[in-house]
Amino acid sequence: MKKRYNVVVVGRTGVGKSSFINYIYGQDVMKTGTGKPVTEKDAFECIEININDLPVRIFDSWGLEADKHEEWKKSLEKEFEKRDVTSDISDWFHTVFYCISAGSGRVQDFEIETMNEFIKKRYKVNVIFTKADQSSEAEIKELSEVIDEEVKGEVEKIPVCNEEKKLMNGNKVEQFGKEKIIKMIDKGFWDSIKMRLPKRVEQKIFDEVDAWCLEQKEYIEESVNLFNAKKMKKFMKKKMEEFKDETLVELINKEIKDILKVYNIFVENISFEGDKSFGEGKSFVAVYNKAITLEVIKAIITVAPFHPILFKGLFNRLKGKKNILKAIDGFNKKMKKEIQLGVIPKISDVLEEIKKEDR
Ligand SMILES: Nc1nc2c(ncn2[C@@H]2O[C@H](COP(=O)(O)OP(=O)(O)OP(=O)(O)O)[C@@H](O)[C@H]2O)c(=O)[nH]1
Ligand SMILES: [Mg+2]
Repeated sequence: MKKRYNVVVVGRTGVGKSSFINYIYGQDVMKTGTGKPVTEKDAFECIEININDLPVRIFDSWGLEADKHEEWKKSLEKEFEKRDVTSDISDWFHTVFYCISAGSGRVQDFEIETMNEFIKKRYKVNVIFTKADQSSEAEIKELSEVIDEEVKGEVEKIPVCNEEKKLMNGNKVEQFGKEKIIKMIDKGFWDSIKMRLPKRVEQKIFDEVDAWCLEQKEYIEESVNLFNAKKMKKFMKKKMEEFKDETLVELINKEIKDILKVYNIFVENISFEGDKSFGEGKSFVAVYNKAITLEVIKAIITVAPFHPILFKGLFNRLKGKKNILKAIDGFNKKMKKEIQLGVIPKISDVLEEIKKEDR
């Protein structure tokens, strides 16, 4: 399947998700309507469209109904899980468009909670105020303020009118908002790398840490009869050094490069309206190669989790095998925490640097 930038449209039933997709697509491809929920549960139908030559896929979703919060959340979670950071990049939901009806003038606590959960899972979230034609500027401003206050993250908000309407008095309401949406889609895919790549690297490192710890535990189990605390300590230290200097450096380098390569496929096609920060004909990978040497990656991961003190603290108190096994679990936890706090934010910084390189 062709690699595409995937956007998923979510929100309450009847807010105009399917209408929004039709508006962006320029044709009525999704079923819409009033009265009762329209888009079916678990369907996640999509349209494919090129936006300024960027190949995009936009997914429709089942709308949240009153009293069905838990069911709705589960249905979304099921699909989002299939498309999380560990899956192939072209299967990810890169960005979430959360639709709120500006006409209703309300945003529910549950919706705020859901948006915050998406952000916590490192999705780029944008808010679309649908039915903005039925709302005043002041109402939209008020809604925006609620979101700014309660949603923890940088959220773009765009008012749209999905449908042209003839009013009783003969006046016509035109559609609006599409241009801004297109700009947002254009820009969004880089934002989504910045948000999601560190999470993917984190996931991969965690898997690596788990595998490493398991391996050490197996080794300790097997060498129970030869157990010698001093030797064991020395041996483990050496292994940790290797783990740090080779495995992790390689892993981070590979992940960043692989993902930038995928995005490169997009970039080759894109004119980059409104965002020329990469310069003409420049590729992410080329810029990356210039900016990110192995030394930089090593510097990124030279952080506390591998600090000898951490290691010492864990192993000094150890006598028997059982305690050593326990200590490895403790080490696993500490290391992950340090990676989360020390390594992952630095990867975000590096991505920011890559983008700034040629400004
Ligand atoms: N005035 C106005 N009406 C809109 C707009 N967008 C959608 N509608 C109307 O709102 C109703 C619901 O739209 P849908 O697109 O079916 O809503 P949905 O969010 O997909 O609903 P579910 O599939 O049930 O989750 C339809 O009757 C649309 O005509 C808009 O921007 N302005
Ligand atoms: Mg629908």
